[in-house]
Amino acid sequence: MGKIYPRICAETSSTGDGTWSESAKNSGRGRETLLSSLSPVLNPLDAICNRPREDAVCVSQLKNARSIDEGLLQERPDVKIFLPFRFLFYRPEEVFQPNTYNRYLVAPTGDHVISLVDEISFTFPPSPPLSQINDIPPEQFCNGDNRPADCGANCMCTHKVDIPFNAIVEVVLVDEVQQPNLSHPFHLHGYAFKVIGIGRSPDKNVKKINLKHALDLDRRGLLHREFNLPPSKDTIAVPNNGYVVFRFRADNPGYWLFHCHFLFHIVIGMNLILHVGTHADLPPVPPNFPTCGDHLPPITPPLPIDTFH
Ligand SMILES: [Cu+2]
Repeated sequence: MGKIYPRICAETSSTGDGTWSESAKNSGRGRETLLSSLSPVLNPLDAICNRPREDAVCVSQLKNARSIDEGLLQERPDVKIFLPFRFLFYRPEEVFQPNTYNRYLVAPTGDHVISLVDEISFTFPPSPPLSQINDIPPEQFCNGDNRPADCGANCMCTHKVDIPFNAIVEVVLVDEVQQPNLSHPFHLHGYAFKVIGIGRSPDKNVKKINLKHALDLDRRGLLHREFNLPPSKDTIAVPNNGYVVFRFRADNPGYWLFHCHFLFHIVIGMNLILHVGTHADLPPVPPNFPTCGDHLPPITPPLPIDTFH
């Protein structure tokens, strides 16, 4: 691998503040010459990752220094999980509905926003599932295939996807947020996954990628995948209006949080749990292991006003 100096923003190096375009003008050298003399950018914002290029390297184009579990390179993984993610904007009257206490982020634009992954906004369970699964009502959990009845547009639950132990898993993240130059950095606990593909729709007529279109691209073999020594990562930036494909062998049992690493996106639900294996695959909970749970004090009606006199 040659030298790579990551830069935050590819556009900065090409449009810049005038520093080197001025020098290009003065030196009489072409812009291309200067571009090629610069070190390549890692993670280009244009997400053109399906061909080698001189000016940039995508994470999916890096080569793993270690050998790869051959099972990860089979054409069809055992489990394929498509995870579109987006924002949901509340209307003011929805925020202040009686008998609701919705949490949301107030964006700099003034929007009141939550996040959905596969149309579900994650809420944390009342107790840790690893050590107190029996203290959590089963209906607390849900996923895209098992949504709670009457779950509205702001569907909230502990989003959990069950994965058989030792399965080859492929995850396809699809950015439906589509905020220019914002790449959501998704992080998986418990694993180093292999980055197989990064890109945008090759269909120039499609202005905005979504789950339906990503599924269609996948059916037509148009989600770009690289199987030559894919690199190991535990966090990957999903290009806006694009997708990421990664794989791992589910050989580490447990409840693993998978989430966008922007802290303010974690608190508005841009998370889910990948539940690998069963409790039979886990060591027993130690005796007298501390427990915890929600504190739910009794709710009493307001006292009559003359109580305070
Ligand atoms: Cu995010």
